Amino acid sequence: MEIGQVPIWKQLVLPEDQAPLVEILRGIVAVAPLFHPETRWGKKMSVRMTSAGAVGWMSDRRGYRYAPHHPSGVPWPAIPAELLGLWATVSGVDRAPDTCLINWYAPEAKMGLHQDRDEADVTWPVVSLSLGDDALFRIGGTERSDKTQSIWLSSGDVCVLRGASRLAYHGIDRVRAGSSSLLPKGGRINVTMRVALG
Ligand code: MD3
Ligand code: FE
Repeated sequence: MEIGQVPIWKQLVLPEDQAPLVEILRGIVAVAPLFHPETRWGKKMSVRMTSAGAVGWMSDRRGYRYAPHHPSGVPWPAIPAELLGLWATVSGVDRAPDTCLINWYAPEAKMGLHQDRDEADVTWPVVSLSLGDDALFRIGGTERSDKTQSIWLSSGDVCVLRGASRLAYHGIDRVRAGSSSLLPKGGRINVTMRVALG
């Protein structure tokens, strides 16, 4: 299945492997708690985030960047082997990711249309895994005004962003509350792995 130029593997991560993965992510969150990043304009994002890897994505009034520590000062936990294995399977590159961003969506959270360009070299792919409730994903072109296409991402779905789609505007319009029973309190998790450093 494909949207625009983006291949999407529906349910590549099987249902029986999803709950153990959520437990692994809970272990990361226990060390590096989820936080609401602040945009450059001082507004809190509705999605809560944390990271694993050598660096993690940070956003505050100083801007967006990759930093070696969680806002609390602790180093980010290592990227779990299970996720590195997923990257090795689908990324098509032989370099490991150096960051793994974990986005935690409450049922009412969304993510506005944006480009991902905080990485030093955007020719490396991004691998995304969705877990929990379905989410309406929107992706367009490299200009904000380009026409967009939408698709529901469900638990276990994996997509790889590379080439022209790597710099495409994209976002999450809404989460379909109650569409999955993976997370006891509902909501959605999106994990993205990237090469962020040069
Ligand atoms: C297209 N995450 O973390 S995942 C993000 O569901 C992000 O949480 C969304 O946008 C989420 O930056 C969308 C699919 C995705 C991930 C990274 C991309 C699409 C992308 C990078 C470039 C282009
Ligand atoms: Fe993004």
